[in-house]
Amino acid sequence: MKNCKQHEFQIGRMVEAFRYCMTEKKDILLEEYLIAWRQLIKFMDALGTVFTFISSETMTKVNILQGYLNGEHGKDYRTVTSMVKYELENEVVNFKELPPNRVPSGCRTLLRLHRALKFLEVFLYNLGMSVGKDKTSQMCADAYHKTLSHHHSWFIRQVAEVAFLALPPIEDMYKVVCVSNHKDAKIVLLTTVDAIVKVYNITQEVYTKHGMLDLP
Ligand code: 1Q0
Repeated sequence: MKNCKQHEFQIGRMVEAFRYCMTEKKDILLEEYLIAWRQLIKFMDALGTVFTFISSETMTKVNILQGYLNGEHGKDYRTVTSMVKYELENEVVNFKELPPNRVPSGCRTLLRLHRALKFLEVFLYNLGMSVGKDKTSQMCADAYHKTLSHHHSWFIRQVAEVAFLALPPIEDMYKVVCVSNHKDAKIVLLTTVDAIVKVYNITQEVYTKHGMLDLP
C-alpha cells in the first residue's frame, strides 16, 4: 500500500467536500458530494487490486450521477432535493423494477452511495475508537454486517468478505491519512464521522419523505 506522500487520497479534502456539500437549507450539493466519493475511490485504489471491483462499482455510480449533472437537465441535479423533485415529476424513478436498457435514475443511484455512506460512517467510527489490538478486517466486517450487507446479495457479500481480509493493518491505514499515532488518527476519523453523519441524515430525511428508501 502506498503511503500518504505517494498516493493522492486526502482525507482533509474528503471531509471538506462532505462539509461543503451541505447547504443552509439542509440540502446536499451533488457536485461536492461526488468530489468526496472520488476521494474515497482514490483510497480504495491505493489499497490494491482486490479492491478494484469495489472501487469501479463505486465509480460507475459516481459517473451516472455526474452524467446527469453534466447533461441537458443538469440544473435539476444541483441538489438532492431538486433531483428528487425533477425525477419524480418526470417519472424517471421506477419504484417497481429497474427497466432494462436504460440509465438508472439519479435517485436509485444516489441511494446506493447513501447506503454505503452508513457503512463508511460505522467503519471509520470503529477505526477511530479502536484500541491497539483490533484488526482492521474485523472492524470493517463488523461495520459491513451492521449496515450495507443487508442490501447485498449472497454473491456480493462473499466478495466483500474476501476484500476485508486484504485490508492492511491499522498502522498502514493511519499512514494513508497522514497521521502516525492513534490519538491524531482518532481526531481525524471522528471529525470525518461527524461530517458524514450530518450528510447521511439530510439525505435520509429526503428519501424517507418520498418513500424512496427501497428503490430497486
Ligand atoms: C476500504 C474498505 C473497503 C471495504 C468495502 C466494503 C464494501 C463492500 C462491498 C461492495 C461490493 C460492491 C459490489 C457491487 C455492489 C452492488 O450490487 C451494489 C448495489 O448496486 P446495484 O446497482 O447492484 O443495485 N452497490 C453498492 O452497494 C455500492 C457499493 C459501494 C461500496 C463503497 C465502499 C466505500 C468504502 C470506502 C472505504 C474507505 C475507507 C477510508 C478509510 C480512510 C481512513 C483510514
